[in-house]
Amino acid sequence: MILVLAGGVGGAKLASGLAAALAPGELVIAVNTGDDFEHLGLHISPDLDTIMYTLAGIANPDTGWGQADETWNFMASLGKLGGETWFNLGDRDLATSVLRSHLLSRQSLSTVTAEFCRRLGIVHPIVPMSDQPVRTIVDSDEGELNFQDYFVRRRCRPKVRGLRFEGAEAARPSPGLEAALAAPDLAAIVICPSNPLLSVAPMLALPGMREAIGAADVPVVAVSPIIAGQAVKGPAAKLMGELRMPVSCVGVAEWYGDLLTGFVIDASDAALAGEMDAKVLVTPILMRCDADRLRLACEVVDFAALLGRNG
Ligand code: FO1
Repeated sequence: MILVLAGGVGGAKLASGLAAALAPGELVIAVNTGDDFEHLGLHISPDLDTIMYTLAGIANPDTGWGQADETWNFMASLGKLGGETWFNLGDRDLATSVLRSHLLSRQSLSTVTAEFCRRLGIVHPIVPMSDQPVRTIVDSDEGELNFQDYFVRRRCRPKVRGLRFEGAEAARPSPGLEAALAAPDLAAIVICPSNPLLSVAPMLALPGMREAIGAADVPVVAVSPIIAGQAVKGPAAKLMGELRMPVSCVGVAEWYGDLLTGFVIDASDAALAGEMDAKVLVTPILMRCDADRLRLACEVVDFAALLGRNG
Protein backbone atom coordinates (compact mmCIF):
# COMPACT_ATOMS: atom_id res chain seq x y z
CA MET A 1 0.00 0.00 0.00
CA ILE A 2 1.26 3.48 -0.85
CA LEU A 3 0.53 6.45 1.44
CA VAL A 4 0.35 9.70 -0.53
CA LEU A 5 0.77 13.14 1.11
CA ALA A 6 -1.02 15.63 -1.13
CA GLY A 7 -2.19 19.23 -1.23
CA GLY A 8 -3.08 21.73 -3.90
CA VAL A 9 -3.21 21.25 -7.63
CA GLY A 10 0.07 19.38 -8.14
CA GLY A 11 -0.99 16.98 -5.43
CA ALA A 12 -4.33 16.32 -7.08
CA LYS A 13 -2.74 15.54 -10.45
CA LEU A 14 -0.30 12.94 -9.13
CA ALA A 15 -2.91 11.53 -6.74
CA SER A 16 -5.25 10.97 -9.70
CA GLY A 17 -2.41 9.27 -11.59
CA LEU A 18 -1.76 7.00 -8.60
CA ALA A 19 -5.51 6.25 -8.32
CA ALA A 20 -5.47 5.21 -11.99
CA ALA A 21 -2.41 3.00 -11.40
CA LEU A 22 -3.32 1.36 -8.08
CA ALA A 23 -6.31 -0.58 -6.70
CA PRO A 24 -8.32 1.03 -3.86
CA GLY A 25 -6.66 -1.17 -1.22
CA GLU A 26 -3.19 -0.16 -2.40
CA LEU A 27 -3.52 3.60 -1.90
CA VAL A 28 -4.34 6.06 0.91
CA ILE A 29 -4.34 9.78 0.07
CA ALA A 30 -3.74 12.09 3.06
CA VAL A 31 -4.62 15.69 2.29
CA ASN A 32 -3.46 19.03 3.70
CA THR A 33 -6.05 20.97 5.71
CA GLY A 34 -3.84 23.96 6.52
CA ASP A 35 -5.63 25.95 3.80
CA ASP A 36 -9.02 25.35 5.41
CA PHE A 37 -10.88 28.37 6.70
CA GLU A 38 -14.19 29.64 7.96
CA HIS A 39 -15.81 31.92 5.38
CA LEU A 40 -19.41 33.26 5.34
CA GLY A 41 -20.10 30.86 8.20
CA LEU A 42 -18.91 27.88 6.12
CA HIS A 43 -16.01 25.50 6.76
CA ILE A 44 -14.12 25.39 3.46
CA SER A 45 -11.50 22.67 2.81
CA PRO A 46 -9.92 23.66 -0.52
CA ASP A 47 -7.32 20.88 -0.81
CA LEU A 48 -9.75 18.13 0.21
CA ASP A 49 -12.22 19.46 -2.37
CA THR A 50 -9.59 19.71 -5.14
CA ILE A 51 -8.46 16.10 -4.55
CA MET A 52 -12.05 14.83 -4.23
CA TYR A 53 -13.29 16.62 -7.34
CA THR A 54 -10.22 15.49 -9.32
CA LEU A 55 -10.68 11.81 -8.41
CA ALA A 56 -14.43 12.12 -9.10
CA GLY A 57 -13.66 13.58 -12.54
CA ILE A 58 -15.63 16.78 -11.84
CA ALA A 59 -12.74 19.18 -11.15
CA ASN A 60 -12.55 22.44 -13.05
CA PRO A 61 -9.73 21.78 -15.54
CA ASP A 62 -8.83 25.45 -15.96
CA THR A 63 -8.64 26.84 -12.44
CA GLY A 64 -7.35 23.77 -10.56
CA TRP A 65 -10.02 24.33 -7.90
CA GLY A 66 -13.81 24.11 -7.70
CA GLN A 67 -15.97 22.13 -10.08
CA ALA A 68 -16.33 21.97 -13.87
CA ASP A 69 -19.45 23.41 -15.59
CA GLU A 70 -20.02 25.79 -12.73
CA THR A 71 -22.66 28.53 -12.50
CA TRP A 72 -22.22 31.60 -10.33
CA ASN A 73 -25.72 32.59 -9.20
CA PHE A 74 -24.78 32.39 -5.53
CA MET A 75 -21.84 34.76 -6.04
CA ALA A 76 -23.98 37.21 -8.04
CA SER A 77 -26.63 37.33 -5.32
CA LEU A 78 -23.99 37.46 -2.60
CA GLY A 79 -22.47 40.54 -4.25
CA LYS A 80 -25.88 42.23 -4.55
CA LEU A 81 -26.36 41.78 -0.81
CA GLY A 82 -22.94 43.22 -0.01
CA GLY A 83 -21.30 39.91 0.91
CA GLU A 84 -17.57 39.32 0.48
CA THR A 85 -16.95 38.17 -3.10
CA TRP A 86 -13.13 37.84 -3.15
CA PHE A 87 -13.39 34.08 -2.63
CA ASN A 88 -15.35 32.52 -5.50
CA LEU A 89 -17.73 29.71 -4.57
CA GLY A 90 -19.51 28.20 -7.56
CA ASP A 91 -23.08 26.95 -7.10
CA ARG A 92 -22.04 23.27 -7.27
CA ASP A 93 -18.96 23.80 -5.09
CA LEU A 94 -21.06 25.69 -2.55
CA ALA A 95 -23.12 22.58 -1.81
CA THR A 96 -19.97 20.76 -0.62
CA SER A 97 -19.10 23.48 1.87
CA VAL A 98 -22.69 24.02 3.06
CA LEU A 99 -23.25 20.31 3.72
CA ARG A 100 -19.77 19.81 5.21
CA SER A 101 -20.34 22.71 7.60
CA HIS A 102 -23.72 21.29 8.63
CA LEU A 103 -22.36 17.76 9.19
CA LEU A 104 -19.23 18.91 11.05
CA SER A 105 -21.43 20.01 13.93
CA ARG A 106 -21.70 16.31 14.85
CA GLN A 107 -19.26 14.35 12.65
CA SER A 108 -15.47 14.43 12.15
CA LEU A 109 -13.91 15.82 8.97
CA SER A 110 -12.73 12.26 8.22
CA THR A 111 -16.28 10.91 8.45
CA VAL A 112 -17.72 13.70 6.30
CA THR A 113 -14.94 13.25 3.72
CA ALA A 114 -15.48 9.48 3.53
CA GLU A 115 -19.23 9.98 3.02
CA PHE A 116 -18.71 12.61 0.29
CA CYS A 117 -16.22 10.30 -1.47
CA ARG A 118 -18.70 7.42 -1.33
CA ARG A 119 -21.44 9.64 -2.77
CA LEU A 120 -19.09 10.87 -5.52
CA GLY A 121 -18.14 7.29 -6.47
CA ILE A 122 -14.52 7.64 -5.35
CA VAL A 123 -13.13 4.23 -4.39
CA HIS A 124 -9.64 5.22 -3.20
CA PRO A 125 -9.49 6.43 0.43
CA ILE A 126 -9.03 10.18 0.85
CA VAL A 127 -8.38 11.29 4.44
CA PRO A 128 -7.72 14.72 5.91
CA MET A 129 -4.30 15.02 7.54
CA SER A 130 -6.08 15.75 10.83
CA ASP A 131 -9.61 16.04 12.24
CA GLN A 132 -8.49 18.88 14.47
CA PRO A 133 -8.06 22.40 13.04
CA VAL A 134 -4.61 23.35 11.69
CA ARG A 135 -4.43 26.73 9.95
CA THR A 136 -1.52 28.05 7.89
CA ILE A 137 -0.76 31.61 9.01
CA VAL A 138 1.45 33.73 6.77
CA ASP A 139 3.68 36.26 8.54
CA SER A 140 4.17 38.96 5.90
CA ASP A 141 5.21 42.57 5.45
CA GLU A 142 1.46 43.28 5.81
CA GLY A 143 1.31 41.49 9.16
CA GLU A 144 -0.17 38.06 9.82
CA LEU A 145 -2.62 36.79 7.20
CA ASN A 146 -4.66 33.61 7.15
CA PHE A 147 -3.74 31.51 4.16
CA GLN A 148 -6.70 32.31 1.90
CA ASP A 149 -6.39 36.04 2.62
CA TYR A 150 -2.77 35.82 1.45
CA PHE A 151 -3.31 33.41 -1.44
CA VAL A 152 -6.62 34.63 -2.90
CA ARG A 153 -7.56 38.05 -1.54
CA ARG A 154 -4.03 39.45 -1.68
CA ARG A 155 -2.99 37.25 -4.62
CA CYS A 156 0.31 36.24 -2.91
CA ARG A 157 1.62 39.83 -3.26
CA PRO A 158 2.76 40.37 0.37
CA LYS A 159 6.37 39.50 1.12
CA VAL A 160 6.48 36.42 3.33
CA ARG A 161 8.75 36.43 6.37
CA GLY A 162 7.57 33.15 7.87
CA LEU A 163 4.83 30.59 8.11
CA ARG A 164 3.25 28.91 11.10
CA PHE A 165 0.61 26.24 11.46
CA GLU A 166 -1.80 27.33 14.13
CA GLY A 167 -3.24 24.42 16.08
CA ALA A 168 -0.71 21.85 14.85
CA GLU A 169 0.73 21.22 18.32
CA ALA A 170 -2.74 20.32 19.62
CA ALA A 171 -3.74 18.30 16.55
CA ARG A 172 -3.27 14.61 15.80
CA PRO A 173 -2.91 12.79 12.50
CA SER A 174 -6.39 11.64 11.42
CA PRO A 175 -7.36 8.02 12.15
CA GLY A 176 -6.93 7.14 8.46
CA LEU A 177 -3.47 8.68 8.31
CA GLU A 178 -2.37 7.04 11.56
CA ALA A 179 -3.63 3.67 10.35
CA ALA A 180 -1.81 4.02 7.02
CA LEU A 181 1.47 4.92 8.74
CA ALA A 182 1.18 1.84 10.98
CA ALA A 183 -0.13 -0.51 8.29
CA PRO A 184 1.91 -3.72 7.99
CA ASP A 185 1.56 -3.60 4.19
CA LEU A 186 2.77 0.02 3.91
CA ALA A 187 5.35 -0.16 1.13
CA ALA A 188 6.19 3.51 0.48
CA ILE A 189 5.26 7.11 1.21
CA VAL A 190 4.91 9.42 -1.79
CA ILE A 191 5.00 13.20 -1.33
CA CYS A 192 3.24 14.88 -4.26
CA PRO A 193 4.63 17.84 -6.21
CA SER A 194 2.75 20.15 -3.85
CA ASN A 195 4.21 23.30 -2.39
CA PRO A 196 6.45 21.90 0.38
CA LEU A 197 6.11 25.03 2.52
CA LEU A 198 2.35 25.42 2.20
CA SER A 199 0.87 22.03 1.41
CA VAL A 200 3.29 19.51 2.93
CA ALA A 201 4.77 21.42 5.88
CA PRO A 202 1.42 21.50 7.78
CA MET A 203 1.31 17.68 7.65
CA LEU A 204 4.90 17.35 8.85
CA ALA A 205 4.11 19.79 11.66
CA LEU A 206 1.64 17.34 13.23
CA PRO A 207 3.15 15.96 16.45
CA GLY A 208 4.92 12.68 15.84
CA MET A 209 4.47 12.84 12.07
CA ARG A 210 8.16 12.96 11.14
CA GLU A 211 8.90 10.25 13.72
CA ALA A 212 6.08 8.04 12.37
CA ILE A 213 7.40 8.43 8.83
CA GLY A 214 10.88 7.46 10.01
CA ALA A 215 9.55 4.54 12.07
CA ALA A 216 7.58 3.22 9.09
CA ASP A 217 10.98 2.39 7.63
CA VAL A 218 9.75 2.50 4.02
CA PRO A 219 11.05 4.53 1.09
CA VAL A 220 9.87 8.16 1.14
CA VAL A 221 9.79 9.58 -2.37
CA ALA A 222 8.96 13.22 -3.18
CA VAL A 223 8.30 14.71 -6.60
CA SER A 224 9.73 18.19 -7.10
CA PRO A 225 7.15 20.99 -7.50
CA ILE A 226 9.90 23.13 -9.04
CA ILE A 227 11.04 22.64 -12.63
CA ALA A 228 14.01 24.64 -13.94
CA GLY A 229 13.67 27.15 -11.10
CA GLN A 230 9.98 27.76 -11.68
CA ALA A 231 6.91 26.54 -9.81
CA VAL A 232 4.51 24.71 -12.10
CA LYS A 233 1.65 26.61 -10.44
CA GLY A 234 1.21 28.83 -7.42
CA PRO A 235 3.60 30.82 -5.25
CA ALA A 236 6.20 28.15 -4.38
CA ALA A 237 9.08 29.85 -6.21
CA LYS A 238 8.24 33.33 -4.86
CA LEU A 239 7.85 31.94 -1.33
CA MET A 240 11.11 29.99 -1.44
CA GLY A 241 12.93 33.13 -2.61
CA GLU A 242 11.41 35.21 0.18
CA LEU A 243 12.34 32.53 2.74
CA ARG A 244 15.93 32.49 1.41
CA MET A 245 15.74 28.99 -0.03
CA PRO A 246 17.45 28.18 -3.34
CA VAL A 247 14.60 28.32 -5.87
CA SER A 248 15.34 24.97 -7.46
CA CYS A 249 14.66 21.29 -6.99
CA VAL A 250 17.88 21.27 -4.90
CA GLY A 251 16.30 23.82 -2.55
CA VAL A 252 13.25 21.58 -2.19
CA ALA A 253 15.43 18.51 -1.51
CA GLU A 254 17.41 20.45 1.11
CA TRP A 255 14.17 21.55 2.76
CA TYR A 256 12.97 17.94 3.05
CA GLY A 257 16.40 16.91 4.32
CA ASP A 258 16.91 13.37 5.54
CA LEU A 259 13.16 12.66 5.41
CA LEU A 260 13.60 11.62 1.77
CA THR A 261 14.86 8.34 0.41
CA GLY A 262 14.25 9.35 -3.18
CA PHE A 263 13.54 12.52 -5.11
CA VAL A 264 12.01 12.84 -8.58
CA ILE A 265 13.19 15.78 -10.69
CA ASP A 266 12.47 16.94 -14.20
CA ALA A 267 14.67 16.04 -17.14
CA SER A 268 15.46 19.76 -17.50
CA ASP A 269 17.09 19.65 -14.03
CA ALA A 270 19.20 16.54 -14.76
CA ALA A 271 22.44 18.50 -14.21
CA LEU A 272 21.39 19.12 -10.58
CA ALA A 273 21.00 15.42 -9.76
CA GLY A 274 24.53 15.18 -8.37
CA GLU A 275 23.83 17.89 -5.77
CA MET A 276 21.39 15.80 -3.75
CA ASP A 277 21.81 13.27 -0.96
CA ALA A 278 18.61 11.40 -1.80
CA LYS A 279 18.60 8.95 -4.67
CA VAL A 280 17.33 10.81 -7.74
CA LEU A 281 15.02 9.76 -10.56
CA VAL A 282 15.23 12.08 -13.56
CA THR A 283 12.14 12.05 -15.78
CA PRO A 284 9.62 14.47 -17.32
CA ILE A 285 7.45 15.50 -14.35
CA LEU A 286 5.16 18.13 -15.92
CA MET A 287 1.68 16.54 -15.98
CA ARG A 288 -0.30 18.01 -18.86
CA CYS A 289 -2.77 15.17 -19.39
CA ASP A 290 -4.10 12.00 -17.79
CA ALA A 291 -1.49 9.93 -19.64
CA ASP A 292 1.30 12.05 -18.09
CA ARG A 293 -0.24 11.60 -14.64
CA LEU A 294 -0.47 7.81 -15.03
CA ARG A 295 3.04 7.49 -16.46
CA LEU A 296 4.62 9.59 -13.69
CA ALA A 297 2.61 7.71 -11.04
CA CYS A 298 3.87 4.35 -12.35
CA GLU A 299 7.46 5.61 -12.48
CA VAL A 300 7.24 6.91 -8.90
CA VAL A 301 5.79 3.60 -7.65
CA ASP A 302 8.50 1.61 -9.48
CA PHE A 303 11.20 3.95 -8.16
CA ALA A 304 9.93 3.51 -4.58
CA ALA A 305 9.86 -0.29 -5.05
CA LEU A 306 13.45 -0.20 -6.34
CA LEU A 307 14.55 1.86 -3.33
CA GLY A 308 12.75 -0.57 -1.04
CA ARG A 309 14.58 -3.54 -2.50
CA ASN A 310 17.97 -1.83 -2.30
CA GLY A 311 17.40 -1.09 1.41
N1 FO1 B 1 -8.30 30.33 -5.62
C1 FO1 B 1 -8.29 31.57 -6.21
O1 FO1 B 1 -7.22 32.00 -6.65
N2 FO1 B 1 -9.41 32.32 -6.29
C2 FO1 B 1 -10.60 31.90 -5.82
O2 FO1 B 1 -11.60 32.61 -5.91
C3 FO1 B 1 -10.66 30.59 -5.22
C4 FO1 B 1 -11.86 30.07 -4.74
C5 FO1 B 1 -11.86 28.73 -4.24
C6 FO1 B 1 -13.05 28.15 -3.82
C7 FO1 B 1 -13.06 26.84 -3.33
C8 FO1 B 1 -11.87 26.13 -3.26
O3 FO1 B 1 -11.88 24.85 -2.80
C9 FO1 B 1 -10.65 26.69 -3.67
C10 FO1 B 1 -10.65 28.00 -4.16
N3 FO1 B 1 -9.46 28.61 -4.59
C11 FO1 B 1 -9.46 29.85 -5.14
C12 FO1 B 1 -8.18 27.90 -4.52
C13 FO1 B 1 -7.63 27.80 -3.11
O4 FO1 B 1 -7.36 29.04 -2.57
C14 FO1 B 1 -6.40 26.91 -3.28
O5 FO1 B 1 -6.84 25.78 -3.95
C15 FO1 B 1 -5.76 26.28 -2.09
O6 FO1 B 1 -6.11 26.79 -0.91
C16 FO1 B 1 -4.25 26.28 -2.35
O7 FO1 B 1 -3.91 25.11 -2.96
